[in-house]
Amino acid sequence: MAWLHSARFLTTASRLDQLPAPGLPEIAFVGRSNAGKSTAINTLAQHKRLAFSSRTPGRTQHINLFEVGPKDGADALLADLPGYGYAAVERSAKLRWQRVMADYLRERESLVGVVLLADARLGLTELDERLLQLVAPRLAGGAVRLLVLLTKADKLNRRDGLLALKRCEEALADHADEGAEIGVSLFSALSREGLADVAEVLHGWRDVGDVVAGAEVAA
Ligand SMILES: Nc1nc2c(ncn2[C@@H]2O[C@H](COP(=O)(O)OP(=O)(O)OP(=O)(O)O)[C@@H](O)[C@H]2O)c(=O)[nH]1
Ligand SMILES: [Mg+2]
Repeated sequence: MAWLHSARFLTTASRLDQLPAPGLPEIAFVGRSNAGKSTAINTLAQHKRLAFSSRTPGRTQHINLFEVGPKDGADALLADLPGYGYAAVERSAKLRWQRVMADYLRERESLVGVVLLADARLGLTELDERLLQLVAPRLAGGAVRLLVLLTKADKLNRRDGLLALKRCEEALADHADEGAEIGVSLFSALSREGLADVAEVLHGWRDVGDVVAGAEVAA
């Protein structure tokens, strides 16, 4: 848990060439607009306004990067990606972002894991599945891992929460069959359900990044 509390803002990018050169293992937060990405990052980092969360969907218009780890030697990056699926965003802006997201997920070398957030009441939608298709080859190859967070779990009772979890696992079965490393968890920024487990999973991904970086150096 304490590891993520060290998160601090690093930089913001509206194009991939504005991102820092790939180096530290990077964990991307993706999901439909309003799914709760920024709120989840703030909660994991125990920070009120690290990532901007708002009631106005589509507000995050850039890739925001946060550093994690010791002040004098960050050991991972968190990337808050713009949400998709918000109808009121102008078409040209939407298409541009689809391109940036697709390129990021397919090509960002330092990406070690994707946290896909989806409202627990909606589950995975077609747009989420389309996003997963973009990273599917990297998931299947084991280079990138996936954690799906069913957010706002505080809005569901126990039974419906478990049902949402089961449906989501079923929807991901094809990806799991292809060898992808996938976790699904109920999550609530409000009740803090799932918080400790998620922090632990992400901490584990940091060490996978060390292995990846080490392999690159050795090669
Ligand atoms: N009840 C409840 N509300 C939440 C939770 N997490 C987020 N919200 C609310 O959902 C809304 C959207 O949250 P954000 O974190 O801004 O969503 P986002 O995914 O970053 O949205 P974009 O930046 O537009 O892509 C806000 O009003 C939050 O307060 C939660 O765990 N429980
Ligand atoms: Mg946001």
